Amino acid sequence: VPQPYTLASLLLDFESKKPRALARAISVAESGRGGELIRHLFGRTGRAMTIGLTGPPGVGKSTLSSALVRKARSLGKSVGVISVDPSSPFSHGALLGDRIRLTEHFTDADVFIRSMASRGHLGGVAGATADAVLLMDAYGLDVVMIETVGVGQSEIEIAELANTTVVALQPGSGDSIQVLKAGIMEIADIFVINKADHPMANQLRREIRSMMEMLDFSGWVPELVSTQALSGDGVDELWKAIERHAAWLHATGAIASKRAQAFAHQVRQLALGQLQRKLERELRSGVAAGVDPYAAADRVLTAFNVYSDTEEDFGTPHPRATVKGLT
Ligand SMILES: Nc1nc2c(ncn2[C@@H]2O[C@H](COP(=O)(O)OP(=O)(O)OP(=O)(O)O)[C@@H](O)[C@H]2O)c(=O)[nH]1
Ligand SMILES: [Mg+2]
Repeated sequence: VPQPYTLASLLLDFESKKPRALARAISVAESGRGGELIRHLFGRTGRAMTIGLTGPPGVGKSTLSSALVRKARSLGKSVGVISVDPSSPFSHGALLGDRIRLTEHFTDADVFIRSMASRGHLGGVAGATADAVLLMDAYGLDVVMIETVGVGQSEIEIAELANTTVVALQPGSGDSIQVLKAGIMEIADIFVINKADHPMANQLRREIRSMMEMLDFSGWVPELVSTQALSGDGVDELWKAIERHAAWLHATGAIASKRAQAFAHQVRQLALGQLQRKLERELRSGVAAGVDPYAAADRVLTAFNVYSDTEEDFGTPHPRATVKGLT
């Protein structure tokens, strides 16, 4: 049960870098009451190196996180790890696994580990996660890692909150086909083939390589790294690849559009959350009763002070990679 606090005292504790203040701030954000905090702290964000780590269940994300934390700590960097399981908000199985995988870092004051659940936040677990990243960044953690399970849409969104997105793949699981299907090619800055000790690891590596040869990338070409997260093999290479990507973002100025993209994403989540609540209220109020669905939608929109506009052209998104020989 959270103790009573005032915004001012929480901010004071946050500024004097009391880890409990960070924990409390994230809890406040998670419950959907983080607006004031973020308003005060947003100006201090943008310094952390943010890394999104996604991939199918059991691929070794938490083991990799733990290994990357070790690496970052060896370089003297403070680290935050956020574990998200958007696919099963009510089961904490995966989060429990993360806890076990990350135990060695629990007593390290410069490592802050947090699991996210979707509670009262307008933007759901993605919204709460976005707030947690901002808070860890504002708190002054050097590195913020976000681990999300799966390869579905919401996971992709969460991974994209970070400046560098690492996609972990599982040998012998048909992951290379999943990569194409789920549009992962579009979001991966770095592919990690974990469990490189697996007999199918080299085949997966070849498949991903030949898949990349079929594409023309504009800008950054995803790197491919093999790791054995348990033994730590390849983790130095992975860290170097992450640093290369971060350096590339800064050198080319691409960092600005990355940040703008994450910002727009969060704004969209918040605005959509508000609209959805309003919409549900309108529907319950009976404003839409007794007419056809189009008329009802118009009435709801009129109540919002917006009007339906089906003619609007939202533009076509710019693809990051195109298939060679097409177009
Ligand atoms: N053989 C082998 N096993 C590994 C390697 N890395 C991780 N594992 C094992 O794979 C299992 C899953 O690892 P986790 O790190 O929990 O995987 P995860 O992706 O975080 O799993 P979820 O969070 O449940 O999706 C554990 O038993 C690890 O010990 C590796 O490089 N080789
Ligand atoms: Mg995990």
